[in-house]
Amino acid sequence: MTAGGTDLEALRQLAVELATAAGDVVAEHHGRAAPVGVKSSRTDLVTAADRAAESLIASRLARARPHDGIVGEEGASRAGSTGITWFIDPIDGTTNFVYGHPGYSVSVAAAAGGRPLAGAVVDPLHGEVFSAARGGGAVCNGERLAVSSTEDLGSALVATGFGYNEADRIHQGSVVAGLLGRVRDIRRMGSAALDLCSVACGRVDAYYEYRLCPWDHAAGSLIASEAGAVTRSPLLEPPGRSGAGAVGFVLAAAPGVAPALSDLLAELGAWPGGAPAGGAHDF
Ligand code: LIP
Repeated sequence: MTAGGTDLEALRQLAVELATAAGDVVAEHHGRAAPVGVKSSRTDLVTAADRAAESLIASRLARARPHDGIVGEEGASRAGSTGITWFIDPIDGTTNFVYGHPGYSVSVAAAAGGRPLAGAVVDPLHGEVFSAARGGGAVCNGERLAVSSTEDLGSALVATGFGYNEADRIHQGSVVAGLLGRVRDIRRMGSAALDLCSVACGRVDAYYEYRLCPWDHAAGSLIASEAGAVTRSPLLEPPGRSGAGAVGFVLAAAPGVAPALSDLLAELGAWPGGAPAGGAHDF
């Protein structure tokens, strides 16, 4: 598969290599990861492992693809000239990581024109390597992935997450309260990247979250889409740039429940300001 002359399979393999190497670094810190700072709020933590993992990925990218752009959660940033930008979340699920709780991952994706081309999500604790290239399907440890066949929203297991801002959390709590009686159950696992991979392999039937950053969902949204999910996500842009693309609403769902869930979330006001432009789409 190619896009604009770029070998997407080569990008997928590089994403797997980078995320796996960073996952090895993160795993060394499991159970002894004291926060070294906070970011958007007092509960938005960062550890030395976050920074070490991002530094490793950025330095290897500089050697492998020196003219691509980089956007990293912990500050890695480089303008590129190829039209390809890498979105890096060195530890997605940092709170779980700090508490020694399972449910954290390394997420690495290559994107162009605001849409992912290839990506990998590694769960170092469980030894799971999820990856996809656009048009090439999604795999976990080499096994092809497919979303669930659920067609009844009332039987759907739905994952979600909550932001670090108090006002957001209060609103997000009201939305999930409205959902609870209308679905099988809710799962809040703490890593958007793993939630999206859980949709891809049918461990949950759907996932939604509002106010994610691009590095949270860049790889996982593609993996879910390539596994057959209906997906909706904002354009991948560095936060802080004008426009709605930087931070927004993400949904990935089995086709049998996507329309009903999307309508119910709209009814519950899940995304203030209305549904993201473009509606449900694949990449
Ligand atoms: C996390 C997301 C998760 C969200 C958390 C947090 P981080 O990313 O993956 O879905 O609910 O609030 O944003 O901060 O661990 O990289």
